[in-house]
Amino acid sequence: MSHNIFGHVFRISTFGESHGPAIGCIIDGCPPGLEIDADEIRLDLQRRATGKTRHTSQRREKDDVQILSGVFEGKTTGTPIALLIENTDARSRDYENIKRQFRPGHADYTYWKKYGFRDYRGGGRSSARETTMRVAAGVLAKKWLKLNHSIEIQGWLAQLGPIRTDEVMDWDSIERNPFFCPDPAKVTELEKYMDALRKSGDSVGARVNVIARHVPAGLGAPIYGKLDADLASAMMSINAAKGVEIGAGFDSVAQKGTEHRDEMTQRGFLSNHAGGVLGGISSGQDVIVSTAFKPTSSLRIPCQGLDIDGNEVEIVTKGRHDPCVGIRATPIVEAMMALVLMDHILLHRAQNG
Ligand code: EPS
Repeated sequence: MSHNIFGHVFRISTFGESHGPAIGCIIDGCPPGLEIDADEIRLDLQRRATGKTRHTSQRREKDDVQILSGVFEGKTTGTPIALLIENTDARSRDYENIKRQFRPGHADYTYWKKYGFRDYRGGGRSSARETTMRVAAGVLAKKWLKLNHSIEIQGWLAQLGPIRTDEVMDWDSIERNPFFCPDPAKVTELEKYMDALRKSGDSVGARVNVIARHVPAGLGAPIYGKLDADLASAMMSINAAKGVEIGAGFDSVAQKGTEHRDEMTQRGFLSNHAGGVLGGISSGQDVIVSTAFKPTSSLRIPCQGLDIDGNEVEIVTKGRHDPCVGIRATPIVEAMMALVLMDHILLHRAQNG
C-alpha cells in the first residue's frame, strides 16, 4: 500500500493498523532546535483519544507516545523523528463475524476490491486510529508555527447532526466540553442528542471547522501547489471526511460578486469569504477550513450487505464504535492545518529565501 507519506518538505509517514502491535510515524524535514518532549505530545493526544466520555468509543488506549529518534537533550536535531504508540486495548474478537463480510458505507469493501487482502480487525489501516499519529506530528508543527510565526490554530465543532453549534462563538468554551463546542448553551442539547443516538444504535455526521490566525501572505503556489488545494487534500485524507470548504465554500454558489468579494481598506479586509486564500496563495487573512464527516458505518443495527463470496448477508457490527467521529475530529483538523502551513512556510522559504 503506497501513499502513506504526507507533505513536501515537512513530511510525515505514518504506519500501523488499529489492532496491530503499534502505530507510528516518521517526521522528516523538521528544522533543528525545536524544544519538544513526549508529555507535550501526550496532551494533544488526550484531546483526541477514545474513552474520555460516554459520547465516544470506549476503547481505552493509553496513547503513551515514545520518541525514538530525532530529539536529543530535549530538542529536535534535524534528523528523522520517529514516534511510536503501542496498541494495548484492541479487542479483535468483536470483528470475527465480519471477517468475511463488508460493512455498507465502510472502506472494508474498497480495500478488498483494491488489494484482495484486508485486515478486518478494527478496520486495520482504514481505522480512525491512524489519526493519532497525525495529531502527534501536528503538535510539533503547531509549536513551530507558534514560536516562529505567531500562528495560532483552533478547531471547533460547527454542527453535529441537525444541531448547529457555532452560531455563538465563545472561544474559551471550546476546550471546556467534550464536543469542542463553542456555544456553551448547546452542550446539554448535544448530550441529550448523543445519549438518545447511542441508545438507538445509530450514528450521525458532523461539521468541524478550523481557523489559523496570523498566517503571513504569500504561502502557496500557482497552479498545482495551491495552499487551498493542499488544505482540501489534507482534510479529505482524514477518515470519514466527505466534504471540505475554504471560507464561504459552497455558500459562494448563491452569493453575488458584490457580496462575496472581500473589500480592502487601509485598515484591512472588510470580510473574509475567501477564507484567507486568493488564487491559491494566502492573503494574510485568517485561513478558515470546514470539513464534513459522515456518520460512522459500524452499526449494531442490522442491514443488508455482501460477503466476500458475493452472497447477500445480514450485517451487524460489534465493537466499541464512535456514534459520531466528528466529536473527536477537532484536534485532527487542527493537526492537518498545522502540517500544511508548516510545509508551505518551509516551501516558501526554499523559493523566496
Ligand atoms: C474505530 C473503531 C474503534 C475505535 C477506533 C476507531 O476501535 P475498535 O477497533 O476497538 O472497535 O475505538 O478509534 C481508536 C482506537 C482511536 O484511537 O481513534 C474505527 O473503526 O475506525
